Amino acid sequence: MENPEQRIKIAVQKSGRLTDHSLDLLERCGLKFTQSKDQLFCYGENMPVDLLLVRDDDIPGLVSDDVCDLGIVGLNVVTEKRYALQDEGHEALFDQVFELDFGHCRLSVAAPEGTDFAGPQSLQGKRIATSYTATLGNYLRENNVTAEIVYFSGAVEIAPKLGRADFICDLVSTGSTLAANQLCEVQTVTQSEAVIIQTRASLSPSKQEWVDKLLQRLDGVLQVRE
Ligand code: PRT
Ligand code: ZN
Repeated sequence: MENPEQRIKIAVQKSGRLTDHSLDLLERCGLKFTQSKDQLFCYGENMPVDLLLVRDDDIPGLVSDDVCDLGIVGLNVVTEKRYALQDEGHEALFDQVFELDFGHCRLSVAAPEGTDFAGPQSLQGKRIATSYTATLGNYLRENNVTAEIVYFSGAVEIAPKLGRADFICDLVSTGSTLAANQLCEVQTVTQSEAVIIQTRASLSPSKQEWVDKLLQRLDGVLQVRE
């Protein structure tokens, strides 16, 4: 019988903006899979590859801890995990392999319309609401700015109206969420798109062979799209 340990595990977002694109990309690589009843797992029928369907925030950790061999996730989430681990004195044990050309967005600082802003120094001494505390903390350090970071797990854009923050730092794609909340984008912190990450743990030769094969196919699919 086939050893389940020898199957490649890929962490994919369970339900969200990246899910359809991620599954579509893997199908284009020739992978055929069936979803389990609890919908947490996809079994690869024609390759020794299984998908774990999880929250996107868990993906870098699953790959770093070698629970999964590969993961498809936004660069914003990967970067946040890297900085969070770094702040704790740890190193992320995964490498970014490819950018996947979907899920494009940017992490930006925004302020209530009419707020004066003349560059990062305008954030000095201010309160900034975000879910991306480690990335923002690093950005402020790089710009020699001291500001208070207020953690919001979601609905960051309401923080200024609640009197909880002067600025927010959140993901933006079309900008319509900011506009609907009378907020104005003042500074891009970083650009993002979906990426594939790979564990740094060493794989058995047969597993490595399949990972290489899969990444090669992925590269082919991405080239065709360009
Ligand atoms: O449940 P789970 O934790 O897995 O999902 P999630 O709710 O954390 O993530 P999800 O599905 O919303 O987003 C997954 C990934 O998609 C993000 O990590 C980004 O890499 C990418 N992405 C691309 C975006 C956006 N565009 C985006 N616009 N993620 C979120 N947004 C949100 C943003 O936070 C803001 O609330 O959309 C709003 C702004 O959009 P616009 O178009 O109004 O500017
Ligand atoms: Zn999430």
